[in-house]
Amino acid sequence: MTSNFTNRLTQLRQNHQALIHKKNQAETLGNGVFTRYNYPVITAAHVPLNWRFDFDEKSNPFLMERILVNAAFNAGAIKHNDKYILVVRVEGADRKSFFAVAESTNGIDGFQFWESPIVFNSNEGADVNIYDMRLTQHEDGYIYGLFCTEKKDPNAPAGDMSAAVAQCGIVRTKDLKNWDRLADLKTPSPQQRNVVLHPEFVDGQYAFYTRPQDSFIEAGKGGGIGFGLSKTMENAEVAKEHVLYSKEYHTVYEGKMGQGPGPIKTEKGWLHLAHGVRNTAAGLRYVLYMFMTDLKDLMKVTHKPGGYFIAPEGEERVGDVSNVVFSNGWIADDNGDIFIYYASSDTRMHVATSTINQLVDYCMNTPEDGLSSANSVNEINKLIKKNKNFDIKNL
Ligand code: M1P
Repeated sequence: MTSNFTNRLTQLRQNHQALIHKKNQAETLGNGVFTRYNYPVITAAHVPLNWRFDFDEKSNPFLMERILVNAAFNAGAIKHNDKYILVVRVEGADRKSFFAVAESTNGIDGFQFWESPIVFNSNEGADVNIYDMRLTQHEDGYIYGLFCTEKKDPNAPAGDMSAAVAQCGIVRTKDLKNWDRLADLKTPSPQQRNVVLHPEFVDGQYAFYTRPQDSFIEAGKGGGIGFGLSKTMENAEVAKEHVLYSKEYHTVYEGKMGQGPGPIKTEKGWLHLAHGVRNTAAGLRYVLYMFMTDLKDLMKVTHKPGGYFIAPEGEERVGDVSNVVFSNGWIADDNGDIFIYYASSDTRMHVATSTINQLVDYCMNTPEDGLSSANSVNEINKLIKKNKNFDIKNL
């Protein structure tokens, strides 16, 4: 090997090692609901060097990056064998996404990719692009991965090279290494993204959160969070989608919304994380919001804290699709700690930590969106009045 080649390879290795072993730091004060961290947990630069560079000097004398990775984002999450696991949407420079597992021992830093990307034992084969896997450890014993499978709209007018159809693909595994592809989910909706499997049987059936939508980007009459049941996962079919959370004028989800990861069961109800979308002069803005549903009646929304839970901040605001935060993975530890994995601007992955107690408190005690400025002011005035009982200057 020439010294140039060796030096460059050594430098690349050192930089990569330094990046994946960089310690993360929690922000100091935060908002009391969750804690942000200073560094992203996964970026395109975390992707292993041997997926990107040909190390053979004969075939790659300039040690070029032969296969470029554009982004690493929108990861599903699960705790498995005591490891915090992310199934990351890795996107190449060619816009094609694929899934790859990364693991960490503490959930906040040190994420490292497994040896190679996930390959499904596939029966379906028509995907052009796949992305945004939600992982559910179901009580039937399998870990299911529900993801978006996208292809060109067969009814697109001649010359239209962007019209697409999105539907829900399904895989299952027990070890996160061998993944069996099942038939795609059938629903009445012409477009289907953000589909999530509920972890428990409901009336002996599999329960799905869906997102009925009229066209690929525009929600049209759809765009709420739907719910439906299927007798089987092998040929899953939700015959009727009941909308449990709808779009509403002048809210953070007036354009559309989508269930995030699967809900977390608490004594007070199911905790849900979702994304809400609205249009602005600068394009679509995606934020995260939360809600709770009844323990027995999964269609009943019991708590709707108003506004967003996490919005893009600082450098999170900039990326391939700017002004976006999106989450399809969180992990609840047995001690009540919660790790919320969210992506910023379709580019990189972050973590925020909280606890079940904090998130339940947030959901149950944050005022609902009053749907008018007067009602928002009314809530503030109620708080000001209550706080007259506390002299915080003389604590
Ligand atoms: O670009 C923002 C997000 O857009 C889509 O989300 P939704 O289905 O709600 O419109 C998805 O493509 C998602 O991957 C992406 O992060």
